[in-house]
Amino acid sequence: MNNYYQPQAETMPVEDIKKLQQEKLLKQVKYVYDNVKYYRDLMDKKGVKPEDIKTLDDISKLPFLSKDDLREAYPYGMLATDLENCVRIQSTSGTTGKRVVAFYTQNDIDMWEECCARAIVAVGGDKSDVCQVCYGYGLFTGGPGLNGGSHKVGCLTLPMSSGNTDRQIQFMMDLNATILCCTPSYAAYIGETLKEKGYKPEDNKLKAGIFGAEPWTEEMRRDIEKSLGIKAYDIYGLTETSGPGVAFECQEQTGMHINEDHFYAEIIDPDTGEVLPLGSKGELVFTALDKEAFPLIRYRTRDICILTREKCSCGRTFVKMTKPMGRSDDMMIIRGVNVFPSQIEAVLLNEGYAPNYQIEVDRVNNSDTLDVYVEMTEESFSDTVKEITKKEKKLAAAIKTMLGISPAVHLVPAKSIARSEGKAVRVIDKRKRLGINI
Ligand code: DLL
Repeated sequence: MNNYYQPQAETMPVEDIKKLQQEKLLKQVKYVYDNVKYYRDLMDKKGVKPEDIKTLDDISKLPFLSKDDLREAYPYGMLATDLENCVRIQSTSGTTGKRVVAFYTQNDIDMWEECCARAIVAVGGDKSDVCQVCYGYGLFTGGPGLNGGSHKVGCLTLPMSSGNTDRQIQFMMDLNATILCCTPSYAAYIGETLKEKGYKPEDNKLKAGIFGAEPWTEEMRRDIEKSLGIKAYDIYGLTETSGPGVAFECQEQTGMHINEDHFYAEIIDPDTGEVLPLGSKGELVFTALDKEAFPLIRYRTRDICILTREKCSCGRTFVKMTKPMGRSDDMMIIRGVNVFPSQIEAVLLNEGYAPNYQIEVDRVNNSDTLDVYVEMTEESFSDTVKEITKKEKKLAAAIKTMLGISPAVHLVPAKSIARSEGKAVRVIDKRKRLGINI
């Protein structure tokens, strides 16, 4: 199985990749400087001009971009082309107010979908396949990205979106789906449900799954492979860079090849910003080399991983990233949704509670749970159980509106949440016991 969607790019000698990246970088830096005031101001502040960037290594002279920058520039501040050249927006999950909104020209969409097509072909996909996409469709990039990639490959695409597991299973069995695209936790859940319904792994026609958008372990991979009777592959990406497909796994299943003809990857020390050599563990930073509408230069993903460039048996020459091993900020991914503790805190304050709370996240039967413990004020403590339950429901609804996922809210007596002398312990992520670092 040595199939490539774009063999010339995917197997290019490393020196040629570097040459191509350098050419593109020089052009892109000038393009962004000329068209994005927000980034031009950052460059001017750092005293660096496009002419100062002559080689790939010079990239370290350029300023970083962070999620905060993108939020500050919301909605149009990072746009590098006229709105009339844009054909789509997508947006990050789980944030209200100042979301990150990414714009795409048709060329940007084509590039993104080609990256997803590469991922599908790398797992053995071709036009004889039936590709069931059960990532969410809409503002989230998972559904649209894999859907577009599946079309490019020529698979029969089942645009299922997420949820309604009975219907997913019915279509999977009746229409003989061969490739499944969803989050790893949903894949595990589908596997369990199939078993409950009395199906054996060999009863379905699936051969491969493309799973990402959240961290998962090798153990989970083995479980999914066993329960669905497939090979399970990882896929990585983020809304800011385009969506899924920035990096994807090949048959070796030993990390994800980064589509280096479109994205230049660096690993930095998250504390100092210093660029680290290949093989070091640090924060992944991306520069998009081709994007027209929503360009990104030195975007700090906050994902911690390692890059390696060992020869791969699949023949691809693109550098590989390990699975993300954690984050350099406090973002959590709960049921595929990006959640910051500060969002929950904002809701509590808005609803008249003091910021004394603790968030507990766990994974039970392959599904993430979110419990929020909130201290009542002295006055509200004497309320009846019925009143407390009503308040818990109201708070849970407000948090759901903010995050898009439902928590279980528990109002607890005032001063019952342990106070800390240093940083307050806001989050207890019990998924760590499963080896999942989110
Ligand atoms: O999760 C895009 C995506 C959709 C990727 C479908 C793969 C499949 P965001 O919602 O912007 O985009 O979240 C991006 O999710 O910075 C990582 O922390 C995390 N993430 C994405 N893929 C993986 C993965 C989509 N394979 C954030 N393993 C990223 C671990 C992942 N974490």
